[in-house]
Amino acid sequence: MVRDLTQAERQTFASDGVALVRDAVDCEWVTRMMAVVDRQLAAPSKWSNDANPDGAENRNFTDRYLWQENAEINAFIRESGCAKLAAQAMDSQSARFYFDHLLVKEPGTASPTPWHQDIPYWPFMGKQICSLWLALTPCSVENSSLEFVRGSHGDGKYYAPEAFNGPQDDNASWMAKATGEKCPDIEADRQSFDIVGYDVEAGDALIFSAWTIHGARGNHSLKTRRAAISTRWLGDDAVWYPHAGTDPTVQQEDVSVAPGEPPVDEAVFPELWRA
Ligand SMILES: O=C(O)CCC(=O)C(=O)O
Repeated sequence: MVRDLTQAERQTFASDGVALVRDAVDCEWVTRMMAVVDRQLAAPSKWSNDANPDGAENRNFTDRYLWQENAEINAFIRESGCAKLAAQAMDSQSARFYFDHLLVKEPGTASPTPWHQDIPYWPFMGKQICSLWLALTPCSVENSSLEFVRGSHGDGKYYAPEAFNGPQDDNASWMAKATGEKCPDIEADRQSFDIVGYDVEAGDALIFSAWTIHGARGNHSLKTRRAAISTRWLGDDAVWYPHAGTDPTVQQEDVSVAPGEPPVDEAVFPELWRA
């Protein structure tokens, strides 16, 4: 079963910069991606980021850019229907894949995900760029589901990236070269922003623009892991925009596309859906 976005979901994405999509993929994918999470926690890739390796708590773990070697993630991005959902949200005739991102907060992980936009972390420019964050476990806003500043995708701001595990985060040293203004301290002044958060079940997705400010609290549950896989999608107007301080997983030497051009490089950014 590969569902379509409803008209209401498309309109919410356009106005709010985020849409909750219940039962976004078949539950088989949740089981398969949870198995991938277990394997990556045990044997992280070179792109992982682990705040407390092997720790019983305060383990804020991410791993990314696994799709080329990991057959399960490769199948997920091609067969789950995520590409179509992303394209429909972006109102794009096509969806190219950028990268996959596992995001795990083990029980008793206090650290929040800092408020940020995604676009400044990436070597792309364009409005039709989004993420599909698929919940692999149920989670409430209290226990680290995502929150968004509604409508912030339309503000025309480009905030400097923030390391998820704070300034001591060695795996994010590439961000030091980034430029851009600092994201406002939304947590300190929540009442000044139109914040919307979503309690989700496993298999629900949050699709959001790369320009929408978002963050998450810690996972205060002492029993339940919070896990998600975020997939990153490029629509019709996305262009390659390499510059200092962006994610080093894909750099100019890895691609055939020139700066300012659409990322039509099938090997690195495969087109996985077309209307
Ligand atoms: O899962 C999280 O805590 C953060 C997710 C996120 O920022 C993203 O997918 O862009």
